[in-house]
Amino acid sequence: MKGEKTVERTFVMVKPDGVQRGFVGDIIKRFEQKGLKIVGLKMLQISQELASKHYGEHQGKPFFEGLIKYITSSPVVAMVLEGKDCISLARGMMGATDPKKAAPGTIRETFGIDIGRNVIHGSDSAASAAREILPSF
Ligand code: IDP
Repeated sequence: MKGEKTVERTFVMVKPDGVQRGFVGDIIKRFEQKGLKIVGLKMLQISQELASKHYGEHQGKPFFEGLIKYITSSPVVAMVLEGKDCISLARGMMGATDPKKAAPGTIRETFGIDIGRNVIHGSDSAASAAREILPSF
């Protein structure tokens, strides 16, 4: 039906800076308050292999090596969220990639420092979510 929302799943990850700076609880709370269901949650250290796969589309870009080094540097908190239109909803709650350009009140604007340390990742499409949700979830 036109305008009907579909229940989706999305992959969200509090990145190393967000974990180290103690924002995991605040970030999870925002998603819970919004009404999204946490269907999977775990802390893990991302391997080089997983990092290269996850960020494969950025291979060759000037920031790629630094991005891989950073995302594998210390544990992340990964989760799968479920809810109506949750892919775009969660992205909206995160704000723009660059925290300096993120809308007021968004996660990246509230907690972020710079584009290379922007606290959180969220799938940008259904195809990305299907690719990014770890098999172990
Ligand atoms: P997204 O995380 O908002 O989907 P993407 O363009 O997919 O943004 O970039 C993936 C990640 O790569 C960003 O979250 C950020 O951490 C990093 N990144 C993107 N562009 C730059 C840049 O110009 N310099 C440094 N890091 C960047």
